[in-house]
Amino acid sequence: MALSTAVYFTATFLNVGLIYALFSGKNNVCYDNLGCFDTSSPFDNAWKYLPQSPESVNVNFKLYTRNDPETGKVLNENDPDTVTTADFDAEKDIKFLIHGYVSRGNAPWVLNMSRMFLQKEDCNVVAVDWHEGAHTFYPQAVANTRLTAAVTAKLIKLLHTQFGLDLQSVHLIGHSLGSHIAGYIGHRTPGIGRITGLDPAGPLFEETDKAVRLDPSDAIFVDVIHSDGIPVIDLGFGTQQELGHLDFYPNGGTQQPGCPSHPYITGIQDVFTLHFKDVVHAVDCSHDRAIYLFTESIVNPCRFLGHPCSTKEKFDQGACANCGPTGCPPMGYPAKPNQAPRGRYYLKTGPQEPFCQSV
Ligand SMILES: [Ca+2]
Repeated sequence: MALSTAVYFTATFLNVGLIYALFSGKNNVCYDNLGCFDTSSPFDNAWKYLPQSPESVNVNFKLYTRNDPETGKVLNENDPDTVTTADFDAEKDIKFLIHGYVSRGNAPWVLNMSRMFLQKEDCNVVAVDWHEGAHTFYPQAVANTRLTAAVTAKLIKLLHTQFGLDLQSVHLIGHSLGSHIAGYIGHRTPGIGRITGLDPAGPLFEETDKAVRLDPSDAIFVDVIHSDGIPVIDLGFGTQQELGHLDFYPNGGTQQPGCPSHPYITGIQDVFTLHFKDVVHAVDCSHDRAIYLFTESIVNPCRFLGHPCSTKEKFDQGACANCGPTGCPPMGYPAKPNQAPRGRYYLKTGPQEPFCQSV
């Protein structure tokens, strides 16, 4: 997230979105070759916002490979020639990196994670850029995730049907709103191998129908890292709710070590007395930590072993030290399907890189 996060968020929840919701009567929209979207249940989570047009959201894709790890080549879901002239190799695995609210496809974390993947293995990495749809009021951005997913699913379909890509070799990695985009892509594209949710967005998604949010039915294997799962009223952007086959809660999944404490607001006067930059840093730091933990797990041989446990409190009390007969599954890239029973896994990390403390 960027510095402007809190501004968008505050404006959204206090006035603009509410006015729109009250006075907008339109409840569906259709776009050529992408389908129709409506705001009836369960998609009433984004108030009455519908996805903006493909031209407005302007989803773009860039392919990075070992032959072209820095500049990348543009892929167009409507133009097979862009795939032919790029370095795409259908025989290799493919990772899609999907940013979240008020971020973009060339954000430093996206480029860095791409480099780590290409350092680790010879694969295709695609950065999904929907920044024009993500820099708007929050419920509008939430609605735009559906359109972004439709466009991205179209590219995957092109790679599958015309270039022979095996859907099981597809791994979608999304941060915040990007996690739910990955869920929608998976829902549209049965058979996708893996989705990793990096602190999936909580506001307007927590406790919604599984069609609206990331859930285990969206891919063969869905793993999730929760790093900021506290209620939005306390300025948390993640979720405590389990969304995958394996859900990891580093440091309890809320306040991350090395991050400033969340500014708990007890009254409207506190909004004006808290230092703005401090608030934004405190909010973003834990929310973004899931990205850095996952990135480290790609190349660091140290394993973030998750302990099965029902609550943070029990884990902190040492009641969950036993890994059980299946062993403790590693959080992050080394996580594998059927490695451990579905559920909540807790672990501790350090406050700075390298974060891993397990062996
Ligand atoms: Ca879903």
